[in-house]
Amino acid sequence: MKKPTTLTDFILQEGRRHKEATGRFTLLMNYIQEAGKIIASHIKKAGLTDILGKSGRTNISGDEVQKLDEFSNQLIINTLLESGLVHALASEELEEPIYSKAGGEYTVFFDPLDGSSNIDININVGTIFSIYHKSSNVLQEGKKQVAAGYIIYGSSVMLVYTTGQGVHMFTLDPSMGSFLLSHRDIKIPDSGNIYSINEAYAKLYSKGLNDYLRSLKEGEKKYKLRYIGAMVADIHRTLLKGGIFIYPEDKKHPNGKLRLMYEVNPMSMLIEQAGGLSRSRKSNPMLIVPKEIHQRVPVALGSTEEVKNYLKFI
Ligand code: AHM
Ligand code: MG
Repeated sequence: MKKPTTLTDFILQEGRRHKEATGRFTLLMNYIQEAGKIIASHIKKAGLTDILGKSGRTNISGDEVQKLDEFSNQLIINTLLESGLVHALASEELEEPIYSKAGGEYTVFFDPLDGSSNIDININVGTIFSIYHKSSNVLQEGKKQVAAGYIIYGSSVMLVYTTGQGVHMFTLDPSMGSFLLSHRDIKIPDSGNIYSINEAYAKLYSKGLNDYLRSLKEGEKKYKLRYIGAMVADIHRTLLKGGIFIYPEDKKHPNGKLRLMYEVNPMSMLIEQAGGLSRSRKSNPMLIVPKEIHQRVPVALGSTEEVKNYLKFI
């Protein structure tokens, strides 16, 4: 019987191929996966929070009942600071970055619980992370990411990441408590028949975008619309099944909704590493020089042919 490959085994194997590897990245990823496991176990109990915490703001163990996004945010901050491996961290939930006194060498951007409005209805949510080497300015272009990934809390819990050597997926085995390699070097199909966009905002979209959406509905190829409203879940499906995910600008939101540093850059790196394409307006979002940590940008990403076809209309 062959021993299954855990996430840690896999990162160590990857690291051995680089002479300069110090093992610190492996350690950092270990801290991230541990935080993910704790968040996963809390999410599983999400429906019980009210039951356990009914008497007030404390649950049956006497702990304060916290909203899951606050909980996840605080847990990841504490975990990363405790690791001693980060120089700075920035969260979608924090106004300003936090600088660590420990002198670590990485900067981590994260969205602790993306799509958190879905928790109440038991739909997938996720944690997104984007890792850079430290630099004098916390804001760096997405092309400088050392690694990017997400953890999806779904029917199973999966951790998906890239260090620029392909995209690999790990599934949490709850009995072992380990993430095991389940999909190595995944490639997104070149084309797909699923489009994913909040079409309810069509009145606010440009003519080009509405023409594009009409072309999908009226063309010969049969498209399906899937929109979960949690980017991690929509991107996870897009990676595996192909298609396109779009969060565009509109008349009220000239830069769309999604954040360059926490959502767009890490997902773009994953999609590109899986052989797909990501565009913000006409260019690669990972080339944008960020101006502020919470900057928003429009984005379209997914199967190369689908994104190229979209670009013809906008
Ligand atoms: P959040 O980070 O506050 O959860 O918001 C981001 C989420 C994404 O996961 C998702 O793609 C998008 O918001 C959905 O927005 P909308 O409801 O406008 O379609
Ligand atoms: Mg988010």
